[in-house]
Amino acid sequence: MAHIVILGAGTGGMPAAYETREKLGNNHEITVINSNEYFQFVPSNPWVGVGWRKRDDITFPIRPYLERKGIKFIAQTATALDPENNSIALANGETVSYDYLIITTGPKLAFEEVEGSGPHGGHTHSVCTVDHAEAAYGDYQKLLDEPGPVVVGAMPGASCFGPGYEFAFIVEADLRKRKMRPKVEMTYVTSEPYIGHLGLGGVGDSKGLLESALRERNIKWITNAKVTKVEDGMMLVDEMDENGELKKQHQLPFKFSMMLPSFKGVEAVANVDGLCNPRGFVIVDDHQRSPKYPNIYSAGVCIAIPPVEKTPVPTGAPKTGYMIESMVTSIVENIHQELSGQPPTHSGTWNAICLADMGDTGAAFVALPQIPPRNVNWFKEGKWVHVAKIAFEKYFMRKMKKGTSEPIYEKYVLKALGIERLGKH
Ligand code: FAD
Ligand code: DCQ
Repeated sequence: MAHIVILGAGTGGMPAAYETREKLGNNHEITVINSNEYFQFVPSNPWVGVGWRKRDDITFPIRPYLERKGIKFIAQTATALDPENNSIALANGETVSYDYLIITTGPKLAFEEVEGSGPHGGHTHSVCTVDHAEAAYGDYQKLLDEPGPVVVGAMPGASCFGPGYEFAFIVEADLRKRKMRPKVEMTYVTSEPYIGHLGLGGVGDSKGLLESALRERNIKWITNAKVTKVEDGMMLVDEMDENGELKKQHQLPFKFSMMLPSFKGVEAVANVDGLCNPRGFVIVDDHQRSPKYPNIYSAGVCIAIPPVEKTPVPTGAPKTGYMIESMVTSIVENIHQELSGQPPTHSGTWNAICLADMGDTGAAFVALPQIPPRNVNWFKEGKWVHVAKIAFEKYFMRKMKKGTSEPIYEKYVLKALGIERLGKH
């Protein structure tokens, strides 16, 4: 009997737990360790930031659902990993040992990289967690009482740009609904080299479509933006040219700001010798496995993947939900092979599919493979995406409670789009 431990119960960790139970049957022990008692559907946090969702709509307690499947759940933060001894130290002083470890710890939000940023003592908000999004909503309500300029976007080194666009469009739609749009000047400030780059070198005509969406909504933008410092009500931005030389300096006043931070790996994982790259992301081979510690697998935002291209202000490649689930499925298949005495052979397909909300409309894209030129390179805007994203939220929350893996119809829809969960990335 093997003990499989999953560290982190987010978008990657929860499906990892259920799929491991389903694939390996009841003969093996499975434990999930997560900092919090609750699961949060991260893609809905931008909606929490404007009060379109409440915490209870997008979170649920993990324990009863995992325990129902015979999966042990520990709500503790892991403070240190000791891969030489296959053990994990927890904040409460206990240790957990494992035969196989699946690391799905997501991002550490690196607010410290820009002075004065972030919701913990800084002047910008975040929608990366439900706690941050609730804090953003608190200040958003103050903006509604006393309107002023809004700055939304992404910091240098960011890799997840979708929620930046989403939040800008959602705030804009909310202000319009309240007939307050004329009172608020909006600017989108991003480290991307052009609008619609998305850390992916663009997808379809994302540049043209997102530029015109911003123009139609009177949202100004600054690209190649290196935010150097945030003061109370003032953002200092170095705008770079295509060679990475300073082009113009901006001092942008704001009343309310949400800036996505750059990501790093969480400390307990980043501190392990030889496990991670310099930013603390887990290095994995084609089979999602650590080359140095072969009984450690990893999936999701916490793994190291190279940027799609070099940009004047540093940016990274995003890791989106479907890609994460694909990594998870390959890990479960690989552990199953290992337990059957075979070497692991499965790989995830690192394709980016995304439903991005724009308040009353939305944009969907498929990038396959991740690095251009691509076989599938598709970006479409429409009201159907707004509806599809709401449907997907309900569907995913239900799936995370029920613990069923990829149903037939989901497989069918994705196959129609030319997407398979397992394959070579
Ligand atoms: P997470 O879901 O963040 O899970 C990590 C878990 O590990 C957390 O529960 C955390 O508490 C836990 N953890 C971390 N460290 C420790 C520790 N030391 N000990 C114990 N537990 C720990 N992708 C899409 O495809 N579509 C979208 O619409 C979309 N929207 C997004 C919106 C936002 C605001 C963000 C930030 C990302 C979005 N993404 C989207 C990208 C991606 O799908 C999400 O970031 C996703 O949640 C990443 O999954 P994950 O499992 O890697 O990490
Ligand atoms: O996991 C996903 C996720 O959450 C992290 C998203 O954020 C909203 C996504 O957009 C995935 C997988 C996606 C992509 C969804 C593509 C549509 C899939 C259609 C299947 C039928 C569902 C009703």
